[in-house]
Amino acid sequence: MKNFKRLIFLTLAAILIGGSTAQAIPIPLRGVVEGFYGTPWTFEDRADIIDFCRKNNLNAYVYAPKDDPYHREKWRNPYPADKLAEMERLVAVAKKNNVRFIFAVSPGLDLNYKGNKGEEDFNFMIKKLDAMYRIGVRDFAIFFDDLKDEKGRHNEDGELQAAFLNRVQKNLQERYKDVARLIMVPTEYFYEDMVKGNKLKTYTKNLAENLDPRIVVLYTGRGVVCDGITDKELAEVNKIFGREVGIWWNYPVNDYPLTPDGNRNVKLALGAIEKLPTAKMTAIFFNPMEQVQMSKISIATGAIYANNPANYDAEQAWNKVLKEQFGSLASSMKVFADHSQHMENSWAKVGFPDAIDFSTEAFILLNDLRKKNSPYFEPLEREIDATERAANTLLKRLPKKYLAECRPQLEQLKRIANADRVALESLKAGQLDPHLKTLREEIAVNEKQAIISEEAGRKFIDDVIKFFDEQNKPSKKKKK
Ligand code: LOG
Repeated sequence: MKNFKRLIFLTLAAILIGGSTAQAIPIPLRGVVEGFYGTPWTFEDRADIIDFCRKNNLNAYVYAPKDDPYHREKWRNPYPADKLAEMERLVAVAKKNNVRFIFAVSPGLDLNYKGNKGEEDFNFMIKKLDAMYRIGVRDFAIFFDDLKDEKGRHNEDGELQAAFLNRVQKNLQERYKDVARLIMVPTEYFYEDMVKGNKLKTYTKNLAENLDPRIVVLYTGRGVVCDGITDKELAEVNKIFGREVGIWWNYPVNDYPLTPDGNRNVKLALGAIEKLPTAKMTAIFFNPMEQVQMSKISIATGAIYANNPANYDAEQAWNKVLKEQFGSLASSMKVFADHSQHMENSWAKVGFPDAIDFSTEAFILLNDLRKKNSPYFEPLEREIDATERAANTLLKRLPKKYLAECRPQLEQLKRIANADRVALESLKAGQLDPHLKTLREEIAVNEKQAIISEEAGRKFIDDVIKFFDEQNKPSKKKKK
């Protein structure tokens, strides 16, 4: 009882003294996981992002590029001398910046767990990690994601995987006193894949029961790319694994298809990190885009989140970061980024809706016209003006290193804004400008390279064409 009173007193005192701003509790391990499919970053990109991590108070970089053959496909092979030398320089950069360099291997495509082959593979793994230890790496990770066939089946055995990982961790810790806890990603790495009905699947159950509790488990949320993680969902997965798990967050990564043709990297995720837990967790890593500079907007918001999850305000963080990164171009960049935040396909969904003011005004206008209310064209016109102006300004004034990553999207936004204007003028005139369909075709052709504002600026074009189609249809008289 006495303790209870004391607790109440201390809590009240804390509230009175501290106001509403609770003390920041950073997530202990926070940073970037270079974990995407596609062309891996260069040495310069990595050194740049590691420096960026330090500046933003992120303390970890995970080396896990899916298409580095030495990371996954040919994981047994040692790095050739030149690659190893480059890695050594990178590890030194990380050290200088106080950023932990976490070296990951993804051996699951063909790893043997049993018999002689199992012994051999265990030794291959140790050799691989030892080589990294010798160049200064002290943090290691082993990933088992994406091992499913086309039918969604996998052959992994949770107990064998756990035994393998436990043995690697034990081996390293016995020989080296300065190696951190091992980090892993399971084969069933998102919640909906861990359970069937309300029962744990066999693989996850066996992994969770046998994995050394000191090994850090990362997971991606309900799905691979999903619309946030709640505290409750995190608690559920903590319970499954009997530890505080960490998050591998798939935003701003854009390596998955977003067009019917299956093109990747065509949309830029330029929004803020949002909807992540406020509860305590061990680690969070943001998986970026191939486009390294463009990834920095959302990663910097992620850094603000990771340094104080309980007080994070996504919109505020986004505005701050845009100012910091783009200075006098921030307001133009904000318009561009606003049109390019939401990532969605049949299995992925994440990020704020694109250009919500634009799409709201477009909706209201078309709705008024349909209902024969007196229409207000100005609000949408202002949106179109701002979009066009922003695209033009950025195409003219953005430094080269940014334009190299976003020119197709800016040009596409410019095309869309231009077509939006023609669409708006058509509405004003009460008649479809036939040129609009040509403009739409041009936009469609370019969608192989650049997707932006699908549900806002891009959609308005379709909606206006549809509007006039409806108007021109001979009205069918309903017979009763
Ligand atoms: C991969 C990752 C990829 C991401 C988005 C994890 C743990 N693994 O579906 O390499 O960048 O999704 O496509 C993944 O997320 N698998």
